[in-house]
Formats: sequence, C-alpha cells, structure tokens
Amino acid sequence: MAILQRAAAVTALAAAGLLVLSGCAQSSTSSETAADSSAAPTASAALPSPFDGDPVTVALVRQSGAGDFFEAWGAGAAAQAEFANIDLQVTDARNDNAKQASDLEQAIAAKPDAIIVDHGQTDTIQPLITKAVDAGIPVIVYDLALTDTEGVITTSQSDASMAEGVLKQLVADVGQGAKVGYVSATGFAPLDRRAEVWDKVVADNDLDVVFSTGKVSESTATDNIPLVDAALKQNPDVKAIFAPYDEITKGAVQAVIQNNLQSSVKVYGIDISNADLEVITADGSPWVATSATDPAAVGAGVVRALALSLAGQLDETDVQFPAITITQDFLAENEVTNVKELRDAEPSLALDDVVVADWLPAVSE
Ligand code: SR1
Repeated sequence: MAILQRAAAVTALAAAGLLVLSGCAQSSTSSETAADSSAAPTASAALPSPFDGDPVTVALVRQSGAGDFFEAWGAGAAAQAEFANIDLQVTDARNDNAKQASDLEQAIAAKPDAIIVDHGQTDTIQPLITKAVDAGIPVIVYDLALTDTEGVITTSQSDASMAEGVLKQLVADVGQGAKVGYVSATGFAPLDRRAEVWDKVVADNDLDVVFSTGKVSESTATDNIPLVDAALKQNPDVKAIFAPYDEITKGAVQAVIQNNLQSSVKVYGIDISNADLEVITADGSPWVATSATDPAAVGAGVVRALALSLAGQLDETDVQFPAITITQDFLAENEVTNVKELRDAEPSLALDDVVVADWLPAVSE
C-alpha cells in the first residue's frame, strides 16, 4: 500500500509537470508487509540520486534472534527499502557468529552500494566492517558495539532512556531497598547498554539484587524459564524482576506464574510485539511495564538513515530511535491489545519525524 501511494503521489506531480518519473521500484506492486493503509505515507518529492535510476543494491547482514522483534524489524526495513528503490539482499546468521562473518565477507566481495549490519559480536564483525570501509563501501550498523566507528553510521534504540523509563516505574512500584532479580545476558550491545543503567539504578536506590541470571539462545524465552524458576525457588520473596529483552521477559513471566508468585512479583521488560501484548494484558499478568519502540518503525528508520546518507543528506553519524515506556494500566485504559492499537494510541511510535525527507517519509508495515 505504501508503494502504491508513493506511485500515485509521484504520478500526480508528474502529470502537473512538476517532475520527471524515473524507472524506480516504487512503481512496483505493494509488498506483503504494507498492509495498513492508514500508515501509508506519501512522498512530496521525487527520489534524488542515487535512487532515481537502477535499484540501489544494499546487503543487509543480520544476526537476528528468536522472537517477533526481529521479524517486525526486517519487515519494516524491507518496506522502507522498496519505497526508496533499494534492492535489499538479506542474509541472517541466526546466532551463528561464524556464519555472520562469512555472510559479511561475501557481501563485501559482491561490492554492493552499501551494507547494513544488524546485531553481531564485536570481535567477529569489527575487522570486516573495517575491511568494508577500506573498500569504499558505505556501512551502517544497528545494535552493534564497534571499537572503530570511523566511516560508519551507528544506529540503535535509545537503550539508556528505555532502561531508565521502565526502571523508574520499578522503583516507584516496589520502593528503594527492595529485593529484586535481574535476567539478561552480556556481550549484546543493547543489553550491555541497558545493564549500565540497571547498575546505576540499583546503586542509586539501594536495591537488593538477590539473583542475576539469564541467557540468549535460539529459544531465549523457553531457555530462561528454568533459570528464573530456580532463582525464584531460592528467592520467593523477591519483589521485582528486570528482564530487558522481551524474549527473556516472557521466560521470566512464565517462571513467576508457574511458581504462583504473580501477586507478589512484578516483571519489567523491554520491547513490544503482539505476542508480548497478549502476555502483558492477560488477567493477573506480572509483566507490568515495558519500554519499547515499534520494531518495524526502527527497521524502516535504519534504512532511511542509510538512504539519507547515500543522498548526502544525513548530518549525524549516530542515530538513536526514541522509545516510550508502556504500563499495563495504560494498555487497559486505552483498550490496547495489539501493536496496531498501540500505534494508534501512541503515534510517536511511527518515528515519522526521525530521519525523514520530503522524498523519504517513514513507511511502516
Ligand atoms: C539479543 S539483543 C535483543 C535486543 O535487540 C533488539 O534491539 C531488541 O530491543 C532486543 O531487546
């Protein structure tokens, strides 16, 4: 729908003699992800160079994990790419670091017009980023910690403010000095950034951290259940758990419920999806607050940042996508049960004023 709308707008301008149409992908049919006509944007200007000719080839080298976040992010990136006449060539290593390195090697060898790297481990990916930059290929990364950002555009959600928002709620709910648990993993850029905020909030509020556990895997939600279950059996008097990645949050929630502790233990997460909203809004759910972006809007935003940069229109080298903190009460008051309704209740989630141009409005799924 988004693609058709751009075509219609551009055609109207061309008919008025205002611009010359080029043979671009935006004249193709709608992508399967562009299902919501209410979210369809219109461009008020023609695509600039290098998007006004043959499709611009971009390799998207992903290291995605389990869960809806990554799926929605990819759908948003694909929809925005199609809108901008980008031929997005996607690989996904799915927790296999060696495969992601090999995918990136192959992408560099193919000499695309640009490369996007989504997640990954610093030690395996940094040398290849340097190789791509040295080869003159524009590179943009999302949620990847680099030791050398020279020539690279970095992007992320505003992880620090996400953690601050939901932890402010935690402290307001359970008070200073409360017994709390932490469920996360190290070595993942967004989780490490959220951990820094957690450490500060714990220190500033004398929180008593009675357990720290957690892992990221191909089955993150399932694999965290026994870890949190064991921690809760040792510490049934804990008052709150911070689990800052929705797959981990869901595992923590399940462990709380199977220990019948949902009336005394509150869970605070990060991220949102239809599946997460089902869990949060279930009767008596312990998941009481989460900080989140719309992952589809973020995937689209990363593609826009790259496109603006290739067009010479991006001023910054680091782009952070703002998030909001969502409480169970807010969802109930606004009768929100899915992401579409959440977008309607919180239009800022569309990120339609972040890295946009007259020729490049935000496209959402
Ligand atoms: C393993 S890292 C998981 C996080 O990355 C994404 O950016 C999501 O916010 C998720 O929490």
